[in-house]
Amino acid sequence: MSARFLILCSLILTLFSCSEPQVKLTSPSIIPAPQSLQVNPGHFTINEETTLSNNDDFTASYNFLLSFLKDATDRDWDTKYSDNNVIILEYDSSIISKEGYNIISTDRNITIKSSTDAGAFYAVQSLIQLMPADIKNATEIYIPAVTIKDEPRFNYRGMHLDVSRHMFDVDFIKKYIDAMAMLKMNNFHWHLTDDQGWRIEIKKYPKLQEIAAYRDSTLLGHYNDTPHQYDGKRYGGYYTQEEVREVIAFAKARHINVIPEIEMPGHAQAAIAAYPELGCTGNNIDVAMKWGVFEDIYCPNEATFTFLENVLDEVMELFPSKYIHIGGDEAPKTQWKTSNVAQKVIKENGLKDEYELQSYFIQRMEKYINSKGRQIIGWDEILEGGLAPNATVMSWRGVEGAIEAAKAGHDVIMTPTSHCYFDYYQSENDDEPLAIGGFLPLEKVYNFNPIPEELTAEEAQLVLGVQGNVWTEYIKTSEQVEYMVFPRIFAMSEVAWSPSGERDYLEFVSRVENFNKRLQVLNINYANHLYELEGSLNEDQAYELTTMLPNNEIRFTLDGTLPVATSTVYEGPIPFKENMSLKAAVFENGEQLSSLFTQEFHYHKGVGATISINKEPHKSYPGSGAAGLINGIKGSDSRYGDSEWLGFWGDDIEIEIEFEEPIEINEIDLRFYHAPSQWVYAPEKYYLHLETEKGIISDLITIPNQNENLVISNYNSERFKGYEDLKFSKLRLVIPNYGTIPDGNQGAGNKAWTFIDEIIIN
Ligand code: TNX
Repeated sequence: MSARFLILCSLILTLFSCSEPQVKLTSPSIIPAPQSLQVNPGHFTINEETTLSNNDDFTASYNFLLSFLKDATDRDWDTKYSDNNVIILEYDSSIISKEGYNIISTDRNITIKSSTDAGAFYAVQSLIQLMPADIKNATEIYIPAVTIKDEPRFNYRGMHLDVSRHMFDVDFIKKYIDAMAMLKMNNFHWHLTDDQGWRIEIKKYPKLQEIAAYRDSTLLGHYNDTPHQYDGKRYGGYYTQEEVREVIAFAKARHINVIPEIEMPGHAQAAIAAYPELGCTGNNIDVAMKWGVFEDIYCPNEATFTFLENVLDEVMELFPSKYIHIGGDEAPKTQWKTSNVAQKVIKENGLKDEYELQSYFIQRMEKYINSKGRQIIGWDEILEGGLAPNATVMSWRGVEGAIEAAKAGHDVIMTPTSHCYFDYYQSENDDEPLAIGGFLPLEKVYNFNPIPEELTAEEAQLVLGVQGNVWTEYIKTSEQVEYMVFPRIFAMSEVAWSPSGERDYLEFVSRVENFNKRLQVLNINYANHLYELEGSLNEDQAYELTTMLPNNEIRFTLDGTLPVATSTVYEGPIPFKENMSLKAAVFENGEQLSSLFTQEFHYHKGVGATISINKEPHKSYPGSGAAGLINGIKGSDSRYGDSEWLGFWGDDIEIEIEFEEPIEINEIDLRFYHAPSQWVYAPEKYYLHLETEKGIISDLITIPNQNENLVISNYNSERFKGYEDLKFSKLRLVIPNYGTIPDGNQGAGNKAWTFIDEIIIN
């Protein structure tokens, strides 16, 4: 046996055994998971002779697969018909779903069946995922023998991208669309206009290109860091109509519809900077240089309506989309309240207030858009003051907007911040790139249930689907867009496409891990937090550590030192009976595989007491329930939304803590999250009632206004001076919600959120 043969043998050992050639196939790992997939014995091999046959007119799918194969195999593909060693695209009228398909792969052929080009296209995407990730460098291309029957759960499967706050070049937009297509998503929501920049060329209004497309400077750091500082650099650009056409054609070839968003009446500062007559004040203003909500909104005068109609004419000429997104969110009414023009429109049209004026504005634009045969989508604020008759509502402030709209017979798209905002943090690690805030880990996206319980089966039919949103205030580069999107888009694609019902997160994670190889080949940047350690307190007051890493060996310390390969091996829940500083990591053969996990435990007098709250936390932010408020574990200082922070939207809350036996108290420390840019406000005051043997002591406590601190700790040691001899059996906290968010702030006019975490009793 020659040396060369031996080397070859060992090289291909992973695929064959030299004596007995046998293919080792990895099990199919498709994202989003198909409706049904059956693995059969055998495999198909793509070799030099394999042909591709488009038996029917599945042009887009055929062309897509042809160019993929040509590129992957570096050869021309013969398209003549043969009935062996062929990949066939075939019409099948029995497949009723407009986007459904079947794949049958055997030793002889691969047959794709569908009744539409879209279905065939999704089959092609699944087929590609059955091929080796690094297909260009693969020695042989095997495809396991399978039978797949598949169709989507929802018709609308969207991804959004904000190009106003930061802009990304056409090549990246195409890469984004390609990635969407790979995951069978079919609507690209292109957020083209906002306060910080107008990004679409409108020929009739050249100042949109000259002025509205550029800002003079950009906020540095986070909005919550005060005083605000700026980079002093001009920033901007726009997509020419030619580029827009190119993007739309690129998307169309991938069965993706592009929905343009032209914001109105709010988020319009860039346009007003270019054409001050569109605003109510007539003042010269700048394109916005920081984030947030701005009071300069379109004035409801005829000049504005003409402008918007002309803009939309050009937009509708470019975009074939049935839907045109008109924004409608976050439009402060401050200027309308004092504007003669706005007040005149209110009077002349018999409107009640500025909210009805917003509704009048949207309905008027809807009529125009409907007259051109198109339909509007708006953010859920378009419900306020009366919903435009044919509008589809994009529910973002929660699912409440969706419920209201569906009950009124409107179509809805689910995109609540709690589960769909990919601009939120995805890990609790301190070294994450700066993000707007919040906390939306992969698992939370994966477990998103887009059908609110409040809907009847009939109303649920109006839920068209789901969408992941990518707002780019803090996302400056395309690499960072990818980092924020991957892997959460996998979870979203699965919510959108795969059947509802029992989900197996661990199984999903194994497919995500598998996909990472594909992402590397595609040069897509992704976050990888799959194997981070997680911890939770169990009912016996012991702390349980878990990881999805197979063959894991967790090692930990409790004294604050870093765990090393020789630290204590975790063998079961760690009892929590005193202060501890836990640090843990997963090790393998002396090497640390996971990132470092840390958790501080504060054993205080409240731990183990009985607690109740008069309100359930909001479904999207349940933390670990009431018990989590006295479990000795503080939530994150930089991300609300983890398992410790409980969120309440607009509710006043009452918390009661009862001790097993009366205890002495010297201090109570309440922790509230305070992030006004995300509508989260610490209360201004709360009441503390303490039950003693001698009666109830009540106190009103005010929290000094601490503008931008994220976590407000409110210590109360002073309150207990003079009570040294007393014992307390019960404690009641009455915490009123902050109320309506005041004008000039992000979310003005909405109810504020209260986020509360550990109540530390010493
Ligand atoms: C709210 S979602 C906004 C955007 C921000 C985003 C940041 C929506 C309709 N409006 O203007 O970029 O929050 O998460």
